[in-house]
Amino acid sequence: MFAPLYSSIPARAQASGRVRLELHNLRDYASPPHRQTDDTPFGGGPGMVLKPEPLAAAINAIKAQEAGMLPRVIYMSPQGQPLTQRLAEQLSRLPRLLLVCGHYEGIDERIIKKYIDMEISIGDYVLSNGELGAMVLSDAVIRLIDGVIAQDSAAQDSFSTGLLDHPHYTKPALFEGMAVPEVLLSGNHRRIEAWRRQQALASTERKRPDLLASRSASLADSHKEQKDKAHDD
Ligand code: 4G3
Repeated sequence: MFAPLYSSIPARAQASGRVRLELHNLRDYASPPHRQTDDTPFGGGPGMVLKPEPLAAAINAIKAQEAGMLPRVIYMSPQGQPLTQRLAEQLSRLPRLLLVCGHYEGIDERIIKKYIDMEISIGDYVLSNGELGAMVLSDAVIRLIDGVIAQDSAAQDSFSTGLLDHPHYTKPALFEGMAVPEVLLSGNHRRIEAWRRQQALASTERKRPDLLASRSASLADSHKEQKDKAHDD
């Protein structure tokens, strides 16, 4: 199920030794002979709830694996704090994370109370399990860990800049009648940078005006920036 974390950038991060990923199966921490990990909810209602004893046993055992380095224990849930690039950056600076994944209707509330440091949501929708959320969080965090990708690459990501990305083009220069914008062929790096920034601002204003509002910038800024640059030239 966790295949995405064993390919591409996360795979290289692990091969380089900058990241170590471990998967733990809750059933391994449940008591024989039944090794039951879930049960029906007190008070009735649909679905199943993950039982507290196997979760506590798993969290305690995994915590104890690394002496003197307690992990930040994170529960993936729709009730959590929204995952943002800023939160991913903060988590990427922590030495150790333990991601807890719920199934069905979630986990026993007493585990959240005693064992969970923070609850994180990857968005306002419900998934069949927390593993998908854990993979999304892991990927977002791993690529921000020092040395995993080129520093300038991470810094220019959408959201790190507070803006959406600018358009990208590659060869051929003419594709199905559509030309690459002339400025990108000009070799003038100052003009290219100004164009990309203006495109990023215009795209953000059109597609995600909420990002600009929280950033207190606007398309007017880009026009001003363009004029300032022209004036400098
Ligand atoms: C807890 C996380 C976990 C309660 C998990 C369902 C969506 C997210 C689960 C619950 C999840 C999210 C498992 N679905 N938005 N499913 O981050 O009702």
